[in-house]
Amino acid sequence: MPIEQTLSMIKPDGVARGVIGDVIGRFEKHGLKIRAIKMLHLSLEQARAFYAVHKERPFFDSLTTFMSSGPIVAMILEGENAIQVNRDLMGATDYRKAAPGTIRADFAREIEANIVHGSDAPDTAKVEIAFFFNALEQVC
Ligand code: IDP
Ligand code: MG
Repeated sequence: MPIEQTLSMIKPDGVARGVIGDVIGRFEKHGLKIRAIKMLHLSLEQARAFYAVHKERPFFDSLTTFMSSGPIVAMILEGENAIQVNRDLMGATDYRKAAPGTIRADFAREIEANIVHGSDAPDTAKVEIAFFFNALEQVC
């Protein structure tokens, strides 16, 4: 299995609901190492840039307003098969379809406010990591 890096975010609802520690604990318990971490409050413009791939979707304005509504925690996670391991820990986008025991099944109550973001492929992971972190902010 390849060692990969992926970008994780705890969304504003996850921060507001006080589950930062629980979410990070799940990552660590499953072998994902934190290589960079920061808390920040995205502007609407920054949220729109991050989610530009979804700009034609009907939920784009609502999603980016939500994502800029409060602080988030951004992290680089690293480990074997990290992109898929993180996606498996997150669960399906729609919490009602997420497997029991996943972060979204346990904490999300809305399809939009679904606690976490995780990159979906190596190319998007690279772009999303560079969105949040420069080389000096990453440990190796
Ligand atoms: P993902 O976060 O599981 O990768 P994406 O399809 O990439 O899901 O969608 C990005 C984010 O947009 C989701 O995490 C969720 O917050 C929001 N979203 C996705 N589908 C819907 C929808 O049908 N209604 C409202 N928000 C949605
Ligand atoms: Mg996605």
